[in-house]
Amino acid sequence: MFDTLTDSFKGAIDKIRFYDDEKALKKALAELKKSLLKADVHHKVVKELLATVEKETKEAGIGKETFLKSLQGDLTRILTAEGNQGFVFASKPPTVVLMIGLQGSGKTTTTGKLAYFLKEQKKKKVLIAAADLQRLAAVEQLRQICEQIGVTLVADENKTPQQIVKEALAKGEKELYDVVLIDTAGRLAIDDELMDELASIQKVANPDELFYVADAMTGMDAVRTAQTFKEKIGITGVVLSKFDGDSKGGVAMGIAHQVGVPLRFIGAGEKMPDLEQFLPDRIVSRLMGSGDIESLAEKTANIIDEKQAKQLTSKIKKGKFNFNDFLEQMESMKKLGSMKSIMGMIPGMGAMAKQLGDMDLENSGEIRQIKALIGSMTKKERENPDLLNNTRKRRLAAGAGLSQMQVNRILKQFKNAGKMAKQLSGKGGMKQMQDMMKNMQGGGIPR
Ligand SMILES: Nc1nc2c(ncn2[C@@H]2O[C@H](COP(=O)(O)OP(=O)(O)O)[C@@H](O)[C@H]2O)c(=O)[nH]1
Ligand SMILES: [Mg+2]
Repeated sequence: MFDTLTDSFKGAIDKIRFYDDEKALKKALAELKKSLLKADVHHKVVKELLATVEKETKEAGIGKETFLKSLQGDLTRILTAEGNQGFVFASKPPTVVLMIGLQGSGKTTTTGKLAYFLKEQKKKKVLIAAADLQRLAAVEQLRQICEQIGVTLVADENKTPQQIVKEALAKGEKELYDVVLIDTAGRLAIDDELMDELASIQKVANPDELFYVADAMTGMDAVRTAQTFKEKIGITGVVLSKFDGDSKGGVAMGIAHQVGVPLRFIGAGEKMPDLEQFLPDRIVSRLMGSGDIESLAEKTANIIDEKQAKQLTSKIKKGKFNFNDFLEQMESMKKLGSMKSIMGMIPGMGAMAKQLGDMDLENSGEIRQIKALIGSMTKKERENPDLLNNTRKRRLAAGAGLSQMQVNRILKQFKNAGKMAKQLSGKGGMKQMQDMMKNMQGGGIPR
């Protein structure tokens, strides 16, 4: 997610080699400056960050450790703004969230993603209100999203947004929903009409949170419009959408500091699982190349059934990982979101994530091919991959409508999946992986 920035931090960190070497510090700072600016981090933010790091490192005695420690602290400070972090539930449910922003910024998609996150990861009961009644298509879009993620929608094209909000709140309270998300209409640009409508909805909704959804691809405009919404309506959080289209990532670095409101979530893809909490200390650890094991563990824990995982582990250890397991694994992977975002959380895997690109686990032709291939297998073949000799492979290729080459490629993938699974399934599973990662980091960040 922050590939470019992570790379440049590594570059700068490597420049510091000797203790008490002012020249090395200057070089590292210059390197950092260059790359932060290249990543589109606002120049004021860069200047402030570097000045503090320089001062603190000198005071503590120049060295790699002191430099890293200072950089880590200051990055965390810059990424943090006063207010809630992640998703915070109101003391009295339902927690009401008003989603606002310009047209096309990603409000409706983000509303769906947030509902999915709350439902799947936090196990909450979520209600969505369609308060964007500007266009009929908007309600239909939300309807499709809600159907896909299995979340209830309050919508009625013949009512006003205010009426819908009132209805949703009453339903939320009566039927004991944990969260009510309200999707609103946007405009192409900020105008009085939009602000008046939002103010009037806000009055009716009396929300716990106002999330401003900003399009990361608009760069500094995202910061400026967020500032305006903060002044005119008051916002409690920013969500950056379309982060996958902004490879530089600098906006995310500066926005909390510049707007004075915490960045709460980042959307990086069009699919429902493509939303991540923005928790400053975790992000910093990822930026400094130590990955974000906590987020990864959280994400996987809720999706992979523990009992199932244990059974699988024992199978893998006995070398009995078969095609049925492979299919099952792929199904759970689908729920995790894009490969890229998962890989980015694993220390040292950032670079590999880039090469992998965005494997579309849901719709890719590749998944269809794999399924077709496994579908053509006999029960015995599925359970025992070793049976697949050349004659059988030819039969499968014909049956699945694939070429020999495609079949061989898929079988190789299957083998690799088995190998990787074996590595990850040693004693203690996740714990061992975490330890392994820690060792891989080498040196690491002083804590
Ligand atoms: N690539 C990508 N596209 C996104 C993301 N979020 C939203 N979109 C797309 O942006 C377009 C506008 O989104 P929508 O939610 O309808 O915006 P709204 O007008 O603010 O409600 C849609 O085509 C979405 O699929 C994201 O994180 N990544
Ligand atoms: Mg919309």
